[in-house]
Amino acid sequence: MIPNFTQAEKAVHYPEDRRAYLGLKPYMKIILLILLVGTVGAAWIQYLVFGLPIDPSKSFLWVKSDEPSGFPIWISLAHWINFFFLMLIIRSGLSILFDHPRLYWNNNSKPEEQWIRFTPLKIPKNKFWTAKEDARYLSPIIGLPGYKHTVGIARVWHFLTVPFFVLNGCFFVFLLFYTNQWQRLVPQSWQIIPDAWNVFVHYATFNFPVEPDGFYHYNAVQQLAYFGVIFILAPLAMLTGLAMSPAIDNRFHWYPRLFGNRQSARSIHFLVMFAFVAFIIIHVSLVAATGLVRNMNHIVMGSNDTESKTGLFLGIAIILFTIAFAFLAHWLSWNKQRSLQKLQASTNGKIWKYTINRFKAQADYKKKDITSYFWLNGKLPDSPKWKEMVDNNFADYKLKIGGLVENPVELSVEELKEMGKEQNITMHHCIQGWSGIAEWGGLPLSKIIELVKPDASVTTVAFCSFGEGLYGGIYYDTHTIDNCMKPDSILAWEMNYEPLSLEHGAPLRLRVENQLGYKMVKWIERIEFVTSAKDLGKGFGGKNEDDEYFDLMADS
Ligand SMILES: Nc1nc2c(c(=O)[nH]1)N[C@H]1C(S)=C(S)[C@@H](COP(=O)(O)O)O[C@H]1N2
Ligand SMILES: [Mo]
Repeated sequence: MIPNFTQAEKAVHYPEDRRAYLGLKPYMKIILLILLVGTVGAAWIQYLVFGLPIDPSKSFLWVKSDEPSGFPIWISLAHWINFFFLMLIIRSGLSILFDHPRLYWNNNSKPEEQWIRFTPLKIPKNKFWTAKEDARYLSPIIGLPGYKHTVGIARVWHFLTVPFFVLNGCFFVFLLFYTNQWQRLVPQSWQIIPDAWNVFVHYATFNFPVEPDGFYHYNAVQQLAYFGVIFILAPLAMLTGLAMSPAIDNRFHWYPRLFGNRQSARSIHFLVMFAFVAFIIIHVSLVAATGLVRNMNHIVMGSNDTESKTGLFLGIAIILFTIAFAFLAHWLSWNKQRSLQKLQASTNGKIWKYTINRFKAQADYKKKDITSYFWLNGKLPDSPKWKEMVDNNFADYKLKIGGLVENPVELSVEELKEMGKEQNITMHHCIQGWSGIAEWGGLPLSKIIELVKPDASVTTVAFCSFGEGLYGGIYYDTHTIDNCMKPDSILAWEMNYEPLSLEHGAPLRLRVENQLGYKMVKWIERIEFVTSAKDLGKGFGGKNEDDEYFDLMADS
């Protein structure tokens, strides 16, 4: 499965240390243990002390005339379309997760405070350890695209498939209520709770309950499980997904708080995925164990045939097709990255451009919200020029501002400071998944734009660093001039009321609060006003866009 990696690519994507690891905080282990003992243990106690409860399914082995029977074709279609896209969403989601293999309940994203980690590594003390280095290897059999440092392409798959999942879900739910099919899913009496418990006692103690014919009826546990997946897990996955967007969070601060905070939304997003996987495993096992041939005829053919193998074979064919597509997706992920990236820009990129990208970020955090930990990213500049300036405290530093402007200038940090200062406490969202809250002080970019007077043809502002990207070459990124004009867009020389440290980007770094972290260039050397990002680097709008296929700005 390894594509033709060069030696350099292999070092990044297929590192020597590929150990898998699962680390759970002790309190989470205790919670899991309580859940397990509280349910399965209680079922066993009831069984051993009071005997097996009556199986409520026995009461509806006949069919009432007004109930839905059988499965119309739209149910089969929605079921299998959902299966196909859910596989891609889960696998690409895992790849995104492994780019920052730690989950938290608070905004700190502090390594010691994670509740679960998928890396055996502890953060080395007294060393420049970046979030990028912290990413883990994931087998491409599990993740899409798998390997390491591939969040760009993983996001392409995730966001390209999500709209299909959402649309399919909307059609399905609409048709459920348009017909009478909702009745087999939505509980209509609280009796479902004790009934489900009684059925669960049967399962947990391996006394399999009678099997109502699923063509007409589900048992109580089955109904609750399907109801939960459709009406609770799926919406929760969508809502917590949105809560990770910097444009949404920094505009509507109440939104991530619905789930606690941005990091707990990310944790819930993971737990929902975990619940989906657990559901799929149990669901498939029970489909196989309770009359595979008939069950497959239900859900593939919509017929109640117990003999014909058509449903089974067609179902297997759909599963094989999904697996074959996984191979194709793997091949595309390592051979057609650029096309995938552009496809994503021309579809979702357009949607973002006209919706969330228009939001103006609002600084709303208080001093007490500032997080004690703030991950690092990027390679410290290696250039002798920068190192020399470090030695004399950037006294000779001049920020060069040019390109298509009436008034190109070179300004020292002192001169910038005289032009004004704005202070904001904001949340930083790294594309990898971590976040942190900090105070930033610096000059609003609008003041610079006012001073240099860009030409009317300028759409884009490029920020070039003294530092290099992961694969060498100058690190840079671009922003639309609209985003630079937004109130919280500043050139910062101050972080948490202290002069900006070398690690965090001295002498100057960018803050554009509706954007992801990789667009906030550190160690800024110069600013250039251009008509299009196409003239810079490889032409995709930034170092990470060029080399790691991160999200592109949509062309208009
Ligand atoms: N010059 C330069 N700037 C950069 C990067 C980089 O690699 N080089 N990484 C970006 C990324 S991915 C993030 S998340 C933020 C991290 O900022 P911090 O190190 O201050 O947390 O810097 C951004 N700016
Ligand atoms: Mo990042």
